[in-house]
Amino acid sequence: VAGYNAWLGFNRVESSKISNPYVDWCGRIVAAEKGEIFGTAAAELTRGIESLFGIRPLTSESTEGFRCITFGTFEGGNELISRTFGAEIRSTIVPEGYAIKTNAADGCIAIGASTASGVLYGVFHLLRLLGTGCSVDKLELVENPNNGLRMINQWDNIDGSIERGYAGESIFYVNNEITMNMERVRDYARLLASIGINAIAINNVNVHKYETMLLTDKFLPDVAKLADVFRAYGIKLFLSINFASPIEIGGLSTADPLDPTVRNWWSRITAKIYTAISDFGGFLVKADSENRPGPFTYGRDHADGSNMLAEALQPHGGIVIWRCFVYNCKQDWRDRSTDRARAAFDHFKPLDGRFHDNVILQIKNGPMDFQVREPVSPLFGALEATNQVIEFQITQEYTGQQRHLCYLVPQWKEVLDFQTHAKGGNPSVKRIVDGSVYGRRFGGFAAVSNIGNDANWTGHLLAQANLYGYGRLAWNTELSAEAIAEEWVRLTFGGDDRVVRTIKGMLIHSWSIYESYTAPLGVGWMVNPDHHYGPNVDGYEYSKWGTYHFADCRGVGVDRTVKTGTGYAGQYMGDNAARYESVENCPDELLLFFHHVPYTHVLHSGVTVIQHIYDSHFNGVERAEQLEETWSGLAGIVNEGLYEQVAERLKEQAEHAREWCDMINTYFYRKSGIADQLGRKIYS
Ligand code: BDP
Repeated sequence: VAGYNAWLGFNRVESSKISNPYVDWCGRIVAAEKGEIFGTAAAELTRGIESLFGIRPLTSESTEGFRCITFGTFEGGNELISRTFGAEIRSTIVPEGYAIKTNAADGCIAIGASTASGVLYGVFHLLRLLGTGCSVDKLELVENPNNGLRMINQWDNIDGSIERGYAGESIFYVNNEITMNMERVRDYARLLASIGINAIAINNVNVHKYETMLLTDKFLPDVAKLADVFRAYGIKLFLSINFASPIEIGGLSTADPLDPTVRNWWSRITAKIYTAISDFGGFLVKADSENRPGPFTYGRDHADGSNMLAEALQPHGGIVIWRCFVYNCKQDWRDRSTDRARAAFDHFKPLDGRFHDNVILQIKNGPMDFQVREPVSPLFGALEATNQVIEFQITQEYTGQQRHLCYLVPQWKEVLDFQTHAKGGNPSVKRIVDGSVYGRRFGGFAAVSNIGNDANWTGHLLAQANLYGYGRLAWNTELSAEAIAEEWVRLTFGGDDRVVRTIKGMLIHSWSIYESYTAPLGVGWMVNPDHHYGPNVDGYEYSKWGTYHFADCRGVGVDRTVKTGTGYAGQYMGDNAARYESVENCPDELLLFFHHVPYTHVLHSGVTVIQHIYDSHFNGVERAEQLEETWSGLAGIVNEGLYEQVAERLKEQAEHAREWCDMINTYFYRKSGIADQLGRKIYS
């Protein structure tokens, strides 16, 4: 099926375009080390070469002969590797890193690493080079990942549904059982390893009664089978757990983290998991949030809760990943201290330094919840003595649900490049989360996956670029959104210049297009409650979720200043706090996140807020229509099966963008009574 192989399809290179040396190198693979991941590396290299060039490489252990690709660890006894990589290069490579070098004297392209995983990543790198048509005659490169933890979170439920999933059902669970279809899981593991992912939590963070059973004998043997599949690709398996498990499945009357019987229970169950899965990664926890149980029930805090689990995991080398998405979803906004945006910081900043060193806090990129535009979470930089990872949402819950095109890498780049003003200097978020600024033991990325059992994995074919881009960025935060897009397009659609230029352009502009016809200027949340698809101007305005825009006849936006508002702006450090506090200096795109202003307020762009709303919405519809048109220019040029899938979604997007525009513009016209200066039609 078109799209199933995603970026690992490796389209056949026309023979006229293959230079002889290219194929020469690929005729023979030399590898001697034994072990599962080495086997994976050899199989992937063979498979890639076959589909690119139509030749099946010989594999041998002998280093005799000329022209081959060879891979191995530095200490693994492969002479070609020993000869190619001297001590100086070796010393620069971290455990998951690798070096690739074309060694002309010995007639080989060598991939060397200090671990089997490093070798596998190197093999995928070489395939990427071959697949994007790069010359391999003079390779000399060293790659180390920026982030230690590069994790995927599945929000899959055992009944086969996926929370916020837009690409079919779960590939992990069918009919309340773990799937028997390990082929599909393996193909997912391939995709993930090829972009450097090294950890996966295989169940939803909302762990309900049935999911709690994953820790029991009923499911553990099958969980172990999934762990086997991922292990062959260098990926560690984690489970999301229910904090009240001791009650739900342990028969205890409490889950109090300071109660010795509870602590014992966790130690025992954890030991059992390690008997089944010796390299189990650890637990991912959503506690005291959106009706999930947690330590607050017992008057304990989140350090008490996470440290208890950390102690159970510690003897086995496991870690606890504890989410900071903690807020009270049952209180209307009554006073400034209950601003939902403040919650993560208010809960976790005071606990800095109290977490065990195998606890990692997982912090959403913004303070609310994966809106199309949010400021960066002020926790980044504020936590100095705590391990942390940043959480992104690849699945497009608030960004078009994979019906709309929204390439998210540019958004993530902005977050990562944000200057925190922490530590008296100006470290960017990416240097905080990789652990380097505060010298943390653990750091990295986590993200909610966007895949399901749809034939092309992600529903919208072009949404594959988000999964691809997430992994590439987690590995190397310096890559640009453009470079990642280009790689992905070349690997997926082939190297035709026009195709590459066109699709890359569509991807790069898509976030801004989506933003322009949805909720304006950072205010967020004008979506239908529950499923969150499509416009609903007041859908959340009078509910208890803490997500308001406060539009009335005079103005719109949330006053989060220290002086007159909720004080949220004061959670930032140095210049950031000052910039957001000031209505003059606050960046336009976040104005309504931080300030309540009259509709006639003039933006830095020179237009009023109300006119900006009209302009950006009309303009957004046009640009969405253009996407459809641009794509139609590729008819007959890109693979037909791929073409059709995208054409259908872009059509829906253009129609739906119009609906957004009508609703938002009408709403603000009625509230403000101010007409569009250009007299365009607003359905009032
Ligand atoms: C929100 C989702 C909800 C998740 C929650 C979370 O709407 O389904 O459970 O985040 O991250 O975005 O826990």
